[in-house]
Amino acid sequence: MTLSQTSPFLARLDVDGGSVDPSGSRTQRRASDLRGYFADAGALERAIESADPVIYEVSSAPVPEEAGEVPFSITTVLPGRVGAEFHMTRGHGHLTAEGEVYTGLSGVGILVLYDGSTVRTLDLLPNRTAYVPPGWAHRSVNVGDEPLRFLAVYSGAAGHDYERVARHGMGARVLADGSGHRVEEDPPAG
Ligand code: M6P
Ligand code: ZN
Repeated sequence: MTLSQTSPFLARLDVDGGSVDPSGSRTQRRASDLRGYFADAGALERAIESADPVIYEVSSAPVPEEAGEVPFSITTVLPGRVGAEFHMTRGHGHLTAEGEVYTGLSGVGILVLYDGSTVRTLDLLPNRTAYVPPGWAHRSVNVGDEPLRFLAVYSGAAGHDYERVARHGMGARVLADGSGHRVEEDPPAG
């Protein structure tokens, strides 16, 4: 058995600050990083021109993305919309057949899961853990008025397959509907 180069450690989850301490990396994704992801490209360009807001950020524990390791991170999706579509992560599948768990920390969200033909949605809520089975692409959407924060725990071997979502989408989009939201089908083109 290969011993990890990582020492055992205890991490503090700063839910209000959206960070893991100690932290390995903190990544921000602004509107300008998300061209091509939202249905309303014109609304996205207007957002970029006005303030180029942060849509989401990820604070990761100092765990390497390597086989055997178990990286974890807090993701914060800021509240807001691009056109009718709620702020969301890019979404990705895994490069290997590995699952992931998401545990809600604060705010209200929807986790969209897509296996290439079927869409499933799960509520992302505090004290709820959503299970992402191997083979399902996943995207988190903030449908509330406050930051959506959740803890993600995944396999270090999983990798991130963004190509798949760029090509085929997530099968559905989460749109504002009155004071709530609705999930609209978004079948892959062609
Ligand atoms: C969660 C995990 C990460 C992922 C992040 C943002 O923290 O699933 O692996 O990177 O969300 O999602 P994305 O990479 O799809 O933008
Ligand atoms: Zn993942």
